[in-house]
Amino acid sequence: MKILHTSDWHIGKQLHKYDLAEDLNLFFDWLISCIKTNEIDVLLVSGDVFDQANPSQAAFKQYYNVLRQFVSLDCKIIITGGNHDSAAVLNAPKELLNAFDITVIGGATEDIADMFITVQAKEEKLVVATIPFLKDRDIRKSVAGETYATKIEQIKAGLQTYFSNINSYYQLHHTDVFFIVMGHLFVQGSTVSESERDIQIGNQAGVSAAMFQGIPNYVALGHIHKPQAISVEEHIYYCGSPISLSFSEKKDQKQVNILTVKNNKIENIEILAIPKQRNLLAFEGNLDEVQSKIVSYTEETPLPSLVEIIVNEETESLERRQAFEAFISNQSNSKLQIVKSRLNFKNKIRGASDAFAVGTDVADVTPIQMFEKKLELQSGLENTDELKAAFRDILQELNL
Ligand SMILES: [Mn+2]
Repeated sequence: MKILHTSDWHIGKQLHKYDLAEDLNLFFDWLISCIKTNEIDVLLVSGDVFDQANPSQAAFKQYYNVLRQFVSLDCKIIITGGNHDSAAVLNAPKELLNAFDITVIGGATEDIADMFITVQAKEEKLVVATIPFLKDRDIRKSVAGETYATKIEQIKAGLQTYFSNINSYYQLHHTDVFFIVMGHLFVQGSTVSESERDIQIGNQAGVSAAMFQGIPNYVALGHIHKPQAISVEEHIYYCGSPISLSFSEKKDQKQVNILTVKNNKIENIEILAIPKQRNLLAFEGNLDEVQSKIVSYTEETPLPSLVEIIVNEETESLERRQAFEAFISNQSNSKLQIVKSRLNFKNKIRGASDAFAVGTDVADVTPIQMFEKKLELQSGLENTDELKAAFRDILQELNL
């Protein structure tokens, strides 16, 4: 039996307002031919199907299009919800999709038995614990007035109990059957990138891989976009997102994992590279340097490269600012697209506070600078340091 593990599609994702739908379309075409050529029996999608809890109509269309193509394949499809997904949105067409052998588990069910799915193919049997992203209320009781540290500890303990119950249920009802656990959470030891939305109050609530107690034969994780093995011995893997979702992922080689099960054992885990559809690049320097990098860029990829530019100039002037803006709007190299740009000056115009020099684009002002300016203008405040610290905490919690 062959099982393909993927996650974090983030259908509907935009990278700095640039729509990544084409990237996903190319990935879906590749995935479907991969399922056919490798004769995949089971497809696991470990959460973050959509980028938003309320996906756009275009995102729904793309989702249903790929599901429609799955229907003609002889492959069992299992999809779980991630922290970006709304359980209710994923579950809405659940019964309809069931009729096409597509199982969707949008959110944790009251009875854990409902998350155990058995699959039979090529004389092998498999049981999958389809655990979606677990919400606070799935794993712990909140206590009024509790401290931040207590909350983190309770979440960790809650996750441990939850997964230990999953293992116990397996041992009681399915023992000796090949066992896969799907999960959408932060397991400690993994390397993160910019595009994972923090779950469960930041990553401090990450749990250790020991939580799985070595019982599942394979753990199919989602949430972290950088593909990685958390434990090769215990077969605990993040397959990662199929496309780069942020500039911090520009060097990732994206992949899917293909598991071959024979005689109730893992025969092989193949890490299959996904063809790269475009490059993500960052160009930094003064305006002339960045300009010449952009003009001379010739690399040919199926989709244009997406570029982040950081221009550093010596002295602030309106002329430099206008030259920068003109360069961005007249950029005509069809091999690339500028999706993020920044202009920094070493010497700013004096007068107003530095961050608020004449002509400053609001996009160049950080939220904390903006907050400090507001405090400055507000007379009679005494505890400004405390307010600043509290504001920083909020920013951190919102991952800004
Ligand atoms: Mn994700």
